[in-house]
Parts: sequence; C-alpha cells; structure tokens
Amino acid sequence: MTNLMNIVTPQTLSSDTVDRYRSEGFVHIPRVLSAEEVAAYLADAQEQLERQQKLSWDTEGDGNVMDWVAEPEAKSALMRRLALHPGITGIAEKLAGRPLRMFKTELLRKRITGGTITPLHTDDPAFPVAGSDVTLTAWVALVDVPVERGCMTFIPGSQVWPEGTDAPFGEPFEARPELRWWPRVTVPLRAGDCTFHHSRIVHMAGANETDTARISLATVYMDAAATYHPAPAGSEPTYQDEVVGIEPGQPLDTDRYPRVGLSS
Ligand SMILES: O=C(O)CCC(=O)C(=O)O
Repeated sequence: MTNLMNIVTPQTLSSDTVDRYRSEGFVHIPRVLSAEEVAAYLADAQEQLERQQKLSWDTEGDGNVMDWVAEPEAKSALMRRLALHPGITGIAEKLAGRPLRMFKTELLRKRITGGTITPLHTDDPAFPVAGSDVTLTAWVALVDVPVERGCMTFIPGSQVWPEGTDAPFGEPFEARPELRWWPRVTVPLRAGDCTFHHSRIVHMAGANETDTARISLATVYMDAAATYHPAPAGSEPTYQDEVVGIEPGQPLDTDRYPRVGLSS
C-alpha cells in the first residue's frame, strides 16, 4: 500500500525546488505517482507500445536511439490521464509560474541492450511556439531508470542563452563551445519519479545497457497564451506539421492543446 503522504504534489512542492528549477533549468521530483498508478500506467504503456504504430530514431552507425508512440493521449484514455495528470501538471505550472497548455506528448521506449545514446540537444527549435520561454517537458519514468538504462543528463544553467543567440538544432556545442566545460548532472529515476526540464536546456540521455526496456512518457507544456510561430520555409522540420487550423500569430488554444494543471 502506498503511503500517499510521500507523494509530491503541487501543494507540497517547496519554493526552494521552484527556485532551483528556475536557476538550473531542470529538477528531479521523486514520487509524483503512487506505486498503484505506476503499475496501471506501465501496463497500458506496454500495451500501446505493442499495438500502436511507432516512430523510430535510428542512427547510421550506432543503432536505435529510441522508438515512440506519437500522440498516445489520442489513443489511450490512461495515457491522456497521465499527460494531463493534475499532480504533474500542477507542479509544471508552479515551476513555469503561469498557466499552461499541453503542447504534445510522446510515449518513449529505449530498447534493451543494443541501442545508443540520445545525443546532446535542446528542444526549443522543434517547437513552433512564440513565447516559449516557459515551455517545459515532464519526463515521467514508468520503470526504474538507473544510469545503465539511459537516464537523462543535463547541463545546469545552460537554458539561459546569451542575448542574440538562439538554441540551435543539433549540436549545441558548436553554438556555445564553452558549455563543454560546464558541469553535467546525470539523474537516475525510480519508477513514478519525474524530471521537468526547460525547452532550452542542453541535455542528453545514455544508452540502455540493461535487459529491461526503458519506458517513459514525455509531455511538453507551453504557456497557455502561447501563439503559433512556424519556422521559415526550408528550415529543419519541427512539430509544426501537426498544427492544424491555426494561423501564424494565433493562440494555440484548440482542443488539441488543452489547458492543464490547477488553474485550468
Ligand atoms: O528520452 C530521452 O532519451 C530524451 C528525451 C528528451 O530529450 C526530451 O524529452 O526532451
């Protein structure tokens, strides 16, 4: 039986944790889900990964980075419930300091032994969202993710880009070589733990060297007032292909981008 007193909620989140998120650009929140919730979400996640069409990120030489089910919230009531989980989204709103909407969610799987790392990157360039300075991802572990199973590594503070510099697609060190020498923090998670990270922080994940698949749900939340800002023609592909019926400059306020959290 889970001791619900141990679950971290928006109400019990400390102001120190919020401050740390804002200065470092990421935070690890243990126990956002009870053991019963983890068991139910994991069983459904495994079923979705089995049944649904998956996308795969494969590298040329090193093998598979991961597979994922896109928009699992549209395919499974439980995945929708997890993406909109009031505890997780309430914490996200407190960290962001404002009302949020869900931008997208993905059900991720790093295959057992044989895959490769998730390379260093920032998320921001892939999001066609103006006012993305509060966009953040909640990455919820549905199995234990020790270092050996490919947990994430962050460069604390790297979410603050020098004036006039945009977080780039691809290799962040080309744009900011000094970041090579900044400390990195690797964050193993227990099943039911979550990390939140800012869309401009430089981060990566290790390879899965274990015989258990790494399964997690990564959901991106944006400012409730964010507007659609497509990338110029000819630039790298972004999630803008999925934006339907919204003109550039208009708010992303359709049912596809529901309000979340305590203030919704
Ligand atoms: O799950 C991973 O390996 C990487 C996830 C990630 O980079 C993200 O959610 O922004």
